[in-house]
Amino acid sequence: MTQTWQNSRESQNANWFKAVEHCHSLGMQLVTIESKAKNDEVATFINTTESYNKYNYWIGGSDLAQKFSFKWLATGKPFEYTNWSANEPNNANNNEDCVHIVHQPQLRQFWTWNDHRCSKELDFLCENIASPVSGDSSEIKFFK
Ligand SMILES: [Ca+2]
Ligand SMILES: [Ca+2]
Repeated sequence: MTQTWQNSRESQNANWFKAVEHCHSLGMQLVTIESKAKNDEVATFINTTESYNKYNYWIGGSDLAQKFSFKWLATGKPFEYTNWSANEPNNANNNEDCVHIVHQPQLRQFWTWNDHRCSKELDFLCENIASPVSGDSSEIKFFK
């Protein structure tokens, strides 16, 4: 499997919708994580290209369409593999529908997932549109 990772740094904190739009504007999409291998891949990518410890990235899943039915935007498929943080998703304040990946060792969260307010401005991860389907190559850009 050939992988071409790309680290493109731009000043781009964004809410989940803006992140979706920005990825699309590049011909890309918010990253889809359908396996532990992919989750590990994303973690490794961020670990090896980042030098600070603020790790909260929007990924391409939500339960916007149906509460507690999380699906991947890229494929329309429900989550099968999941890597939720403890006690997540909790839909806090009945207002958390968008998923991000978290690395906060001090809170014992190691590349796990949380549902968050979609309007929250976070970093995000885009990947090639072909990646989740073909599995042949991955190109990820991340924005903060
Ligand atoms: Ca929700
Ligand atoms: Ca939550």
